[in-house]
Amino acid sequence: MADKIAVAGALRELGMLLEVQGENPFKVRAYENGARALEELPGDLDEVIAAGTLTELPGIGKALAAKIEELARTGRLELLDRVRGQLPAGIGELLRIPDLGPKKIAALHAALGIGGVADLEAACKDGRVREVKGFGEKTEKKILEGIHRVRTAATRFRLSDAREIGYGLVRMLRATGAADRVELAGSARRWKETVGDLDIVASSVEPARLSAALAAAPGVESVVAKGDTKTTVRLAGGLSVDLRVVPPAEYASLLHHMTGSKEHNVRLRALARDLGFTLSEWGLERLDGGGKVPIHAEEDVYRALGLEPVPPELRQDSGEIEAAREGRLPADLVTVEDVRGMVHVHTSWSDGRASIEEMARAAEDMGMEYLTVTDHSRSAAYAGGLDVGRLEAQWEEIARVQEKVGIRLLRGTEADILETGALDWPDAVLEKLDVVVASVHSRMKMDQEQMTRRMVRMLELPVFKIWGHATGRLLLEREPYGLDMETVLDAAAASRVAIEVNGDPHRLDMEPRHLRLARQRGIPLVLSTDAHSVAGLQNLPYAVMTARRAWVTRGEVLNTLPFSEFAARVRPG
Ligand code: DGT
Ligand code: CA
Ligand code: CA
Ligand code: ZN
Repeated sequence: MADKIAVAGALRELGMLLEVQGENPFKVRAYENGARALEELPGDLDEVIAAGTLTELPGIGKALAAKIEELARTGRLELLDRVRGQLPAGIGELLRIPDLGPKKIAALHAALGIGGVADLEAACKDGRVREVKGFGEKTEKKILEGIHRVRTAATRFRLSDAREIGYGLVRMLRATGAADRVELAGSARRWKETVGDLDIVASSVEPARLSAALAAAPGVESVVAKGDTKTTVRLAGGLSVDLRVVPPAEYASLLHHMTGSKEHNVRLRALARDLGFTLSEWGLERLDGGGKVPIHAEEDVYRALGLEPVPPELRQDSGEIEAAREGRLPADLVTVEDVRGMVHVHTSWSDGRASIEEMARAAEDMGMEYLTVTDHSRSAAYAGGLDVGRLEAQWEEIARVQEKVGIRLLRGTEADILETGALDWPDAVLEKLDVVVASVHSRMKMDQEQMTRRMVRMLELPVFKIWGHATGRLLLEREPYGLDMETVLDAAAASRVAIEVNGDPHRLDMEPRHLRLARQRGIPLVLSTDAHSVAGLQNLPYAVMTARRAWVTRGEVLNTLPFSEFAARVRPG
């Protein structure tokens, strides 16, 4: 099983290292484009290689295809090893610092001999970086912040990357035929937004075969611990994987234990003790000597303790145990199947990669009833934002595509929230739209008071809007905007707005604890993908599961409504 995220990462690294060496920008860009094509590849990389269709992917020519095959087959790339050898070993680390691109690194290397993060940190602190042409005191400060961020981020991974790698390993272990059951557990199974390590649970009577298969998996850099029932490996990207293998009778108990969260388990264990049991990874046992309670499925653990079964994404000790005991767990938590429309979608009219028709057909194939086209407004010039003329031309295109597809198309926008809190379109245009998503894309570093005021002004506008990626966080990359959340949500509750749960795996915004505050105020929600490509539409489960972690029910989500009701609820005017 080739790990396409790891292959993409290697190509990206190669492109950046070549750029540090001053290689031609077109060549450099080709690696970046190839990496993106792989990341957006919906299927299995091995299958594409076997079918010989790699070169049919956008931006992948013969030479790049050969490199991808080499990486997929051997886990290495000779050229990458060579280029790494030509540069100081710390350059790769430097590339992970935000705002510090290959060109700047090359300049710092040439001027100060900087070859790693420790050198750079010392040079910033001594004020030597500001002496280099093109750098200043401000850059120095930003670099130091970036170093701090990289150091904290290095210990966790984005959920989507972790799940992709984790399920790749699960499929590989299932394919060995040596296991009855294999499942991903831990935080990745609970859909926590970042993951520390992967936990895989299996049942087998031949545990050694599974440990050996994991140790030999492509992408494994080192085997940290290897026994018959417990194996830990470290993958090339730095992610660790714990595998536990038990006999079939103990599997469900172990899966439950390893899924966590730890806090949830601790509470359950205390409850079990009160009821005269002991609960552990080995199972549930009566304290009076009555023996083990047979556990065939996770649900049995809950039922034996008089609880409703709790789905993994709710296991965080935030009220789920009390609710399960009183039979109050919501029966109508929103599901992927409940969602009837794609609400926040970009096309090639702005910075998306597919046409309106391609996005429409893809959404229709997913069973969607409607799709709202929400390309950027003109302030987002970097993203090809539309002016009034192009927006009107887009409406004609939407009408033409509507003739050809069954899915209902709505005329939308993702309007920038300007510094003042105004939206980036005149009222006359807003009134003609079917859907307005309002988001911040610029001036993100305002202080809390200013940003709160900006958002409150936006919320108070009389037009109905969907507040897009509300806090602006990029997981492991960018902190949320400073916002007084209670104040902003009070304003939202009193205004015409729905809040988006953005399922872009880099965002997952707004996050569950804030969604709960929004729900307490009765603010309606919208689940979206913010897709910029056909593949991006497949991120819907990330929005749904983020919402479920906040106990969001079907009735609280506007895009579970049928087309005409949805359109009426979100109409701006
Ligand atoms: P992570 O890896 O930091 O994203 O978070 P988890 O939840 O995957 O945590 P991890 O990998 O340390 O452990 C996996 C599961 O094992 C965890 O969710 C629950 C269980 N577990 C780990 N340590 C403890 C513990 O001290 N007590 C209890 N009750 N369960 C634990
Ligand atoms: Ca874990
Ligand atoms: Ca673990
Ligand atoms: Zn967007």
